Amino acid sequence: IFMYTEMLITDLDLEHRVATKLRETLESTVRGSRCLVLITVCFQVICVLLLINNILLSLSRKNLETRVEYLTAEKDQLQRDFDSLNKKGPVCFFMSTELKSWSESRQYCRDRGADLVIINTDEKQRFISSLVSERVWVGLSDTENEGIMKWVDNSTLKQGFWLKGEPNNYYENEDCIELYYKRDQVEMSPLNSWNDQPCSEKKKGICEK
Ligand SMILES: [Ca+2]
Ligand SMILES: [Ca+2]
Repeated sequence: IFMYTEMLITDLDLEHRVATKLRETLESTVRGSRCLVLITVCFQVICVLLLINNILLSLSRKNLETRVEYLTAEKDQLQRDFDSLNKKGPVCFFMSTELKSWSESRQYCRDRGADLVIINTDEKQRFISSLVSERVWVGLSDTENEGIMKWVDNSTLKQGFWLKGEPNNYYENEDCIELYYKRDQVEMSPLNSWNDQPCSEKKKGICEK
């Protein structure tokens, strides 16, 4: 009986150890499976992020290519404008360095043997627009007779490059003309950038010699 009992205990112990081992193996397998699922999910997330990144890069590259094409075309057009202007004789344009009224800006130019710029062709308008990055006076006004625009050489305006709705002689107090072109605003065009303003407004002027 004693021997039989000892054998039974040994068998029970063996069964217990086998059961423990089986449970540990099962738990380890479950942990492994969870790990595998987690790795798969991480991998899928990384794939999605890479895909999004590739799409964004592709869009960004397309935008850059369009911008480069636009700037190249603009540069070629400006070179043609510059060559065309130079055919009519050497030209010199410069901007005043201080903010002044229209009359003071004109005087600034005259003190340097020049006058406020006269713009009478598309190429000159485009070229002057390419030089400026702020609102500037040009040599046009209707100070003498309201509605009759005259250049500083006393010639009458033939072709205007007005912003939409201008000149509006706002508050019946706008007689001097500024060029207002922002090239980063797509709705603005270098051929539509003039506005009448009160002559006392302070801004720089474009001189032509
Ligand atoms: Ca006016
Ligand atoms: Ca105006």
